[in-house]
Amino acid sequence: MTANPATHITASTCCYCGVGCGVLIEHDGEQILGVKGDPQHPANFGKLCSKGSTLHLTGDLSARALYPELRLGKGLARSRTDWDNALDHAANVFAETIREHGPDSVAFYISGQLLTEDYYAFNKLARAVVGTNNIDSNSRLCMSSAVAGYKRSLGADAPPCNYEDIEQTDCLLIAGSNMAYAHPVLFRRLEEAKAKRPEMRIIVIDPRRTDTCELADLHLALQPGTDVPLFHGLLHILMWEGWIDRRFIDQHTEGFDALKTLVRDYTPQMVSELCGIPVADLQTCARLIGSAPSFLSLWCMGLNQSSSGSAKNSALINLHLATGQIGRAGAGPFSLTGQPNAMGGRETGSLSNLLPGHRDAGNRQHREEVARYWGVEQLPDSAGLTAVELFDAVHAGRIKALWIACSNPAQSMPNQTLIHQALASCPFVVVQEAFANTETCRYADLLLPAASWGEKEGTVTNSERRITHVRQAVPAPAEARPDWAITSDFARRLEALLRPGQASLFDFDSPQALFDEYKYLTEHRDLDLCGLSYALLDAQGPQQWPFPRGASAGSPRLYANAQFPTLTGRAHFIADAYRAPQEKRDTRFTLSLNTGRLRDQWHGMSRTGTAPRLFAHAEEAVVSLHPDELRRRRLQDGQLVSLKSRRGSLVLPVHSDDSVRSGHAYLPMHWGDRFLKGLGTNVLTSPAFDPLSKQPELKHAAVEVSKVDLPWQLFALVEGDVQNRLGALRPLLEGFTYASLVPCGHEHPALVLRAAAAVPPDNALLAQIDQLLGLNDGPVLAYDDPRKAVGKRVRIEDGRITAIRLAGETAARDWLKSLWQEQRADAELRRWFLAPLSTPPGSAEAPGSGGKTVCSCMNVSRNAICAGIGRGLDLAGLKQELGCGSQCGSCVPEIKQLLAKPMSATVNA
Ligand SMILES: Nc1nc2c(c(=O)[nH]1)N[C@H]1C(S)=C(S)[C@@H](COP(=O)(O)OP(=O)(O)OC[C@H]3O[C@@H](n4cnc5c(=O)[nH]c(N)nc54)[C@H](O)[C@@H]3O)O[C@H]1N2
Ligand SMILES: Nc1nc2c(c(=O)[nH]1)N[C@H]1C(S)=C(S)[C@@H](COP(=O)(O)OP(=O)(O)OC[C@H]3O[C@@H](n4cnc5c(=O)[nH]c(N)nc54)[C@H](O)[C@@H]3O)O[C@H]1N2
Ligand code: SF4
Ligand SMILES: [Mo]
Repeated sequence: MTANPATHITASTCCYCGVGCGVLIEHDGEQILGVKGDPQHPANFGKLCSKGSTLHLTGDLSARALYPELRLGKGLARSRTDWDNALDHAANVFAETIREHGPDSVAFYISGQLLTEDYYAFNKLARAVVGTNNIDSNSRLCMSSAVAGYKRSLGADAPPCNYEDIEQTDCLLIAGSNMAYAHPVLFRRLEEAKAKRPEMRIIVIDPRRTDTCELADLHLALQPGTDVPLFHGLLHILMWEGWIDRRFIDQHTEGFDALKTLVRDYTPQMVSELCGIPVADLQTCARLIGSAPSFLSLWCMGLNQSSSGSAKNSALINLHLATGQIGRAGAGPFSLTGQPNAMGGRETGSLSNLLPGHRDAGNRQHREEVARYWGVEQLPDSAGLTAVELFDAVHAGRIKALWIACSNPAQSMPNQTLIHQALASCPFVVVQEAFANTETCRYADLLLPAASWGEKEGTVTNSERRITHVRQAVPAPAEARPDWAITSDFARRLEALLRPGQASLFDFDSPQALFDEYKYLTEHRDLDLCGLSYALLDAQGPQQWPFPRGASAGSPRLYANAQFPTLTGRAHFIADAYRAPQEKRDTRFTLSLNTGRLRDQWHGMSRTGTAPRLFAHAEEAVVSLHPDELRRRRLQDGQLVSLKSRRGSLVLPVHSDDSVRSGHAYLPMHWGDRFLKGLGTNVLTSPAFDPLSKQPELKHAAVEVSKVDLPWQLFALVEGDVQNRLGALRPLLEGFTYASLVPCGHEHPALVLRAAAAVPPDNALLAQIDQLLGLNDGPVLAYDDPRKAVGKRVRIEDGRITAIRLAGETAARDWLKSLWQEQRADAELRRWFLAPLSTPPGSAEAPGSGGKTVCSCMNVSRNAICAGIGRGLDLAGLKQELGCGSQCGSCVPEIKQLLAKPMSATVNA
């Protein structure tokens, strides 16, 4: 980015993942113009991934929530209102509901993408003003098993390691984490560390062969949900071989005998059969762990999102305790956090069972401490609802007013049919959102526009306990306001109604005022933040907690003295037996559905979905199956299928993919009902949850795939005004059985519509679509054969294609799309229009395969890379000649995989 005199640079953070990269935002005081990695930030030292480096290209104003909007009755449209009216109305409805039905008839559902100050404001509002523990967050779907695991095993919810430990370890175990996609900059750091010290050993435990496996010395492709027996089996071998640390166990832990008795049964043979892993690989894995001078494990949703999520967490921590691999450089159990401020949410106590400062809502003393600090008589003692239970209660009519902030549950919660019903039936739904077009916004009776990335101030804590000051670069658009301000403003209005005449608990005029109040709730606790302030963070840069008063620096590592924050000071071994994933596969549902991340998309895609180039790596929703499963069902790669679970179904293309094991299916989590007809990925997933952490089992549902016969097909592409067109076209897709509507394009943003049906739709629907595509007048080539229900349109302006619509016969789609991409509209195109049923020039490609873009920074396709490999280029040559992998590096693992593949497999793509 080129800085000119009128531009300013503001140091802030990336708003996506928990790596917590520092960014330098380039702006003119009004608009964000560019972004680059902050070379000073200790998380990324200047690096950014494909998502972080495109932040300035996101946030299209036509997708943003700009004004408060209020619906005055179900069935009516919302209309614009002002902030005073909006918040007074909300306060009146909440106060009335609370008076009539009690404080537990309302609930707050918030998010790990809020800043710490926002979180604190919500938490104080719910517990102190409303008097309910019904405040839960999307972290319930994300980190709650790690919270339960750490607390149970070590006594406090504190990841003890830091990023340098990952670089320094001798043996790294990565379990249920695809960090190449989900924590890319940390993966870049790991790549560099492994290149410097090739003797470092890396083990990946994941049912899929992910890009993360590119660095692995050993990949254990286990059966879904079998991590507990795997970890117990490893401990069995470690004990048998004498690779445990007896002294550490005796001096610093308790509960080993019970665990020893339990793992006796987890023999290598038994574990090998249960997990589907060769005995030899188990032995190798145990040897790598047992013989390593230092051993560190990283994990993420593959462990947490499970009906035995807390057992998985504790079983892994057991391995560290048994080998004494904790509290030293390069050692320890290190849970990766997903969202940018998942940690801040845990610290401020923003799950229904927690209270600020790593306290528990179920602990009377903790409640009294917080109540005293806030100056209220008491805090509520009834148990609060957790995410799945909370939406069940909304569905059952027990929650009558629901406040949702910074989350899109109508896309991200399991069992979407119930979620949509719940939101539709809830008497009053408030949605505090930065983007107006999410699935959840549709149900908002009150939509409150929130400031978003680059527009707000506060703090966040990343995966390594490091707190960064998030700085505002530009004003929020139109009437959007920062979350802390919305929440505090509402809280003051509610207090006035519920506790009239009393001093306000929300006398905050800045996020800093919230931080300064909050931090003393951590005093003398494991996360003590009392030595921190905005001024200190500005002067000394991001800091790790604990950072008590008087400290001169944060704490890079915990438990160096092997003293644990339990009653006895000893860590606990946890002996949980294996429990299989809850939903059984049977003859009707034979496959296990796994869901997770794409490299370039973020959750429901409200933000990444505004940068069309981020769709180049995965152009549409596809379900991946092993080639054997396709063969068994007589399915072709790219064919449309019905994907069904016991709760719902989707129609989408199937993709042949040997990185998925036979018996498994993989579908990215990102698809909701905006870009695909149906209620999205989570219409299929199961609400079954872990008994302790209450985290739902998003990584396993029993599903089946079957052929659908939809001979009539539609393909359309239109350039420009992507967000508005998306909103206008989406309702029309209900007229098809299958429909996908996805942005694309690098220089020229466009929208691609693919649809299919058993019989041709009526002409009125096509005419409506044509109108939205700008194909019903102007410079349009048209061909119609009504007898065959075939119709084709191409709009050509200034010698370039700007819109395409092929109905009934779509063989020319890839050819036309490539003409559009290359900005050509030559004589060949006109000739083809005269005889359009002849085979189009150029060859067709299966969706989701060969032609996709691998490098989204430099717009380099898989085909171009394979051709380069065919010419004998290596990674350095590819980088130099094609540019791929030379920018953010997110695509390097995939390029390496292409380099490693035999040529026959790569060239035919
Ligand atoms: N690109 C991108 N990055 C993100 C996000 C995003 O939306 N997009 N979201 C962020 C958030 S909030 C989170 S929580 C993290 C998630 O980060 P990750 O957890 O790394 O990502 P996932 O793809 O959800 O799941 C990780 C892996 O778990 C594997 N898995 C499934 N079942 C099992 C099992 O039974 N055992 C084991 N061992 N593994 C299993 C899956 O195959 C998958 O590869 O990513 C963060 N980073
Ligand atoms: N099948 C399946 N489902 C999953 C998962 C999975 O692996 N598989 N993973 C789960 C996990 S780990 C997670 S974390 C969840 C995430 O699920 P969600 O919580 O739904 O995540 P987002 O789509 O990121 O929602 C955040 C919303 O906040 C809005 N927003 C952005 N910035 C701001 C802001 O500053 N203020 C406000 N008020 N709003 C803002 C965004 O536009 C967006 O709509 O999904 C879960 N769902
Ligand atoms: S790794 Fe990528 S998404 Fe995560 S914080 Fe860094 S730049 Fe953002
Ligand atoms: Mo997450």
